Order: sequence, then C-alpha cells, then structure tokens
Amino acid sequence: MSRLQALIFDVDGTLADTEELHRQAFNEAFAQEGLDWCWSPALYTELLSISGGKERIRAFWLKMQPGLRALDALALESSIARLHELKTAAYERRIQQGALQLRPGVQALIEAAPAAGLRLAIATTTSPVNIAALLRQTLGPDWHLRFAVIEDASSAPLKKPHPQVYRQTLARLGLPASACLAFEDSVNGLRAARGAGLATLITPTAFTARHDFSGALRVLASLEGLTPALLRDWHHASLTCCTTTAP
Ligand code: XBP
Ligand code: MG
Repeated sequence: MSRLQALIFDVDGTLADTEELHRQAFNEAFAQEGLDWCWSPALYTELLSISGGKERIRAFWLKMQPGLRALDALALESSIARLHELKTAAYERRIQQGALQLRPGVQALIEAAPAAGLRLAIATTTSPVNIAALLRQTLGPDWHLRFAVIEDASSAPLKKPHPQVYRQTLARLGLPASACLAFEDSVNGLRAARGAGLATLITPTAFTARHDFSGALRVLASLEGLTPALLRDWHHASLTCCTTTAP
C-alpha cells in the first residue's frame, strides 16, 4: 500500500481566496479598454465554471456577440490576449498591495511538510505571473524552493476539469497518484484531480460553495489544524475506503 509522499495544491481558491481579486482585475481591464462589461459576483460565480482567464473572456464575448465567431479569429484572439494581459497586471498590483493572505492552515501545512517527508507541488490553471505574485507576497522571495514541481497554464494548456495538469505533476514528481493527496476548491479542480486518480481534499470558497463535490475524500471549511500525521491517516483510509464529508 502506497505511503503518502506528496501534497499537490491548486492555487486559486485553495492556497488563497483569490477569485474576488481576479474578478476586480477583469473588470478593471474591461474598463481600461473602454468596454462596458462588468462581471458581478453572481455572474463571475457562473463564469468560474470555465477554467482559465482567457477562456472565460472568450466564452463571455462569444455569448454576448455570437457573430464574432465568423469574424477574424486572429483579431479576436489578440484582443483577448490584450485584455488578459491588462487583467493580469491589475491582479498583480492588487496582490502587491497586500490584498490577500493564504487561507487558514495553508502556511502551517506547507512549513510542516518537509520534516514529515512530504514533497509539495502546485497544479493550477492560473498563469505563472499570478502564482509568483501571490506566493512571493505570502511566502517570501524564496517561495519556489518549497515546491518540487509547479505545473500551470503555461505548461498545461488543457484546463481543468481536464486532468492534464495533475497527470504532468505526477509524472514530474515520479510518483503514482496513490502516493499523493490533491487539495482543491472547485468541482472543475476535483474532476481534474480525480481524473488523474488522486484522492482529493476540498476547501470550498463562497464562489464554489454550491458545487457538487461527490467523490472528494473530504470537504472541509479550511485546512486549519491539518497536520501531516492526520493527512497520512486520511490518505491511508482513502486507499481502502471511499468518501466522507467532515461533520
Ligand atoms: C483558477 C482559474 C484561473 C483564475 C484566473 O485556477 O480557473 O483561470 O480564475 O487566473 P486554479 P488566470 O483554481 O486552477 O488555480 O486569469 O491567470 O487564468
Ligand atoms: Mg481553484
């Protein structure tokens, strides 16, 4: 039976509750380009069913103006890329202003993992710039030294719920799914992790609270109080059992 050897973290919504900042950054980018689009929290909650900021903009734009599909695809893609660049810069500014902390329990678990023989990895659909901005601000300039593997939108173009990002993370770790646990906040993330065969712990946010987390190992309010020893117990049970939701 596989011993737990690595923890694989999603970023947005899991390491930190970032989606409100993403939403604000999208709206700032739209305004900068003179578009009257404004994604409300309710609309953004729906749009989060689409992983990837560029994919989200494209789906919204084509729903607003279906005829766009017939126009010059290159022009559409360059406009989307421009909007996403502006959005990423706006998001980075907000992070650098100290707008966010890691979610409860995340830093303690990241710091306890190495002494417990657990390697850490990141599997996210967000952009590398966003990961660096968030983790530099919260874990310090050497944040990347804590993670054995980082797979993101730049290395795994097939977005969640496709399991590509998790499969690539496992391959680079050189571990079977049975030796790892995944941490996610959304149904797309859960499906991606389960698609790669990973037992998955869920910590929902306000944006994902209504998602169906069937198949999760546990659904928790946060990672607060989780220790490597407790995770080893849950992981061991997952290899022989099914799913439970924390009381
Ligand atoms: C969440 C996403 C990302 C972010 C926005 O990623 O789907 O698209 O919402 O970031 P994950 P980008 O939960 O997998 O970390 O604009 O860079 O895509
Ligand atoms: Mg997420």
